[in-house]
Amino acid sequence: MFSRIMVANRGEIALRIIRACRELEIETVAICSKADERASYLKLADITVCVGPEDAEGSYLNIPSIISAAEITDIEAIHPGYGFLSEVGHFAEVCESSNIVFIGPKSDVLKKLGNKTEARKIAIANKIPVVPGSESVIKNQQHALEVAHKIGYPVIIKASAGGGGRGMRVAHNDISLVNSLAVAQREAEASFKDPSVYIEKYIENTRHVEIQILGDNYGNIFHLGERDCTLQRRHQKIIEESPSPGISERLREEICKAATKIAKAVNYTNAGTVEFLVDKEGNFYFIEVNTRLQVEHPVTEMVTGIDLVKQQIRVASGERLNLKQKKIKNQGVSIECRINAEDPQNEFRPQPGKITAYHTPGGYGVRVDSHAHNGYEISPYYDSLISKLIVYQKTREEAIACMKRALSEYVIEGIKTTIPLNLELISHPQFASGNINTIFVENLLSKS
Ligand code: MV4
Repeated sequence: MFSRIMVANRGEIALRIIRACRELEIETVAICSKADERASYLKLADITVCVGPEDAEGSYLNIPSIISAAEITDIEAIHPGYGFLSEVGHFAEVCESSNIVFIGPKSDVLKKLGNKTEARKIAIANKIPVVPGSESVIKNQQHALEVAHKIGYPVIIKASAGGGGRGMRVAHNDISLVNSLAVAQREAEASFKDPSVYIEKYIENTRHVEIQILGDNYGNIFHLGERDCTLQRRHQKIIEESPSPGISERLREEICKAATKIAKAVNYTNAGTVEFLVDKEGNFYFIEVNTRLQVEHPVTEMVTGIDLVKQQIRVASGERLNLKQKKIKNQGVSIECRINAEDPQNEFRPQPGKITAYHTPGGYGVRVDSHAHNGYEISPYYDSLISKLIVYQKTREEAIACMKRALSEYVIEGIKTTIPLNLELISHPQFASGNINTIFVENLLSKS
């Protein structure tokens, strides 16, 4: 096992990783930017190194600065968390060549799966259902039109280097396809320095179901069941839960088997998530692999009893996974609400500023993953996630009741948050029915 690792992230996930390390008796080196220097979660790390200015480009994404801090503090491994450098193949490669263990998949796997067109090809080669679409990157306008005519409208244009819904565009006819293609390619170039896009049939009213995967360095790969992340707004997930209320036991098994097959095909190691779309008829389609620990990982931890962050650290240090697929028994129901410092009444405008009163919910079945506290100052430089409220109960009904109760106990003053929106969503009869789809949130928001 490692004796000292670096946590190359900030906020709630940095705290989540530091907490796991403390339980494993591993020393932590936290990094921070100028904006986070006084954040109190840093006090729980053994050492803190300021790696750059406020902007993420100069600090949390600054590879030379982070690697220098790693060399100076003599750490053995780096946990990248989610976002920032967590899926950057080049960063993992730099770690590997500097004799630092990157706590995540190997750099070649990150690169392979980071290219969503490649990931699609791997799925096809392994007979995993994918959405009908282009077999490769779109070469030109003519090629895009040919693909669209073959699969039929509507189609969706996605960036090869993208993921998580960034830079996606839907087209309903030739004219909008031609326009959207140019826009999507420009956006992809601007966002990912790679203009490559691919095309899929656009499937309406889907559920978004993702499978948690965990692998060690000895070829053992397990799935830890699914999370349902259908409740999103503009590709930002709001509420996640496990198990998915929208799939049968048989379908769940099939999807989990497909996810494991893809992971095995690339010799996947460490934690990962295989994403699928599920339509009303119960057809499922592979969409992409997220090669990192995800924001919503706690719901899987609650229903499996497996601490994903500790497992990530253990497998990275070379330990074997002491698990048996048959013995991973998902039990109960877990729901997570993301609480963002945003104003839902005002186009979700970010709410930087000081928290002037703070009281977290507690009690049976409640978990709060947050670095926030009274007096905490929310910085305008980073994303607005300030807390994840997670509940765990025997049934979905009880989990919903618990979440309602916990959300209504949560006091955050001084800034606006998405707590009221979460309360509205969780209290909605359509959420209780489990029968929600992509347009549920948008409809609800347009009414209020
Ligand atoms: C799609 C889709 C419809 N058709 N792909 C969402 C996450 C990102 N990884 C890909 N996403 C989607 N891909 C095809 N071919 C719709 C979505 C989607 C979505 C799906 C389920 C639930 C909520 C969603 C919100 C936005 C986009």
